[in-house]
Amino acid sequence: MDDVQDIRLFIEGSRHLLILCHSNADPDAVASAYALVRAFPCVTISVRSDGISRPAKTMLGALGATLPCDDGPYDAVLAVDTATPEQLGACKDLLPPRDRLCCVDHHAVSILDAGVSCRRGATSAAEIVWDIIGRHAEVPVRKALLCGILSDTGHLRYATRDTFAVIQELLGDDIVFEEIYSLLREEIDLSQKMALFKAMQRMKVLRAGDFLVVRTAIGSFESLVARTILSAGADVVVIVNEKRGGRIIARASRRAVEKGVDLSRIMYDVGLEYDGEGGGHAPAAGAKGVNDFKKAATQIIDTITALLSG
Ligand SMILES: [Mn+2]
Repeated sequence: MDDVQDIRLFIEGSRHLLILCHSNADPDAVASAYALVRAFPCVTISVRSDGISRPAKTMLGALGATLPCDDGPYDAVLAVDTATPEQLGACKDLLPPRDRLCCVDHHAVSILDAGVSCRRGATSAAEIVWDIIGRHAEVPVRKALLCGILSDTGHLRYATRDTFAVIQELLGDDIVFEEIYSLLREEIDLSQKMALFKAMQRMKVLRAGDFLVVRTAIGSFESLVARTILSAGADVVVIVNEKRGGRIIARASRRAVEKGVDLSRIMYDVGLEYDGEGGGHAPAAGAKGVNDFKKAATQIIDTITALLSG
């Protein structure tokens, strides 16, 4: 337990502590930061990350929780749920020399060079933070940590006996476990549902070898539509937004990317060819400002089906 005591002393000894979460911070990172903020009310703490994930935002909203973030200077930095400097994204520049850096992490390979650290092979950072804050906290903090555990264990699929022991402590006698799932679930409103079903009615499903490629069109909520169609089993989905100046987005499954589909490349080429611009990442990319979005979308589909049929 000595490492836990070291972390506490490090936090209490700082005047303005900056907690850094990895980029696109997930519920585990955000819950860990939130719990630390609440557990040390006498220390001025700010929390930063290069973006925050959708489930983490949903969780904070459902808990009515906010994370404090004031400008520096910070005299100490605590990195949580972060294994390498690269995982901090743009916040990498905020890393101090090792004597002013402290690290709380649960990843198997964790190489941040910190003067003080607490690294264990737990299933989530939240479980380590629970130790650091003395295994005692108000209901919203315990709910957040439970969200962190759910999120990092694939909704308990990868939970171990140790995970369940911590869950039992976190629940206490005042939290209903089922409620934790609802904190991570995004509510879909009526207009989103309408967009979803409209897009589904317009779907064209193409088979390319063992893969399914779906093309559809919708005026809003493209990413919700894309996620839903992928989770229904499509390997690639291409969505045309005819309203917004010919915007086209596409998403691909891991299987399709492994087969050679690089949507960022495809969108870049199409953007260039049709006087617009395109790019993104291999599994998620888009193009906008193209002069003939119908032709451009057809070309995108043709390129993808050719790659998947090969
Ligand atoms: Mn984690």
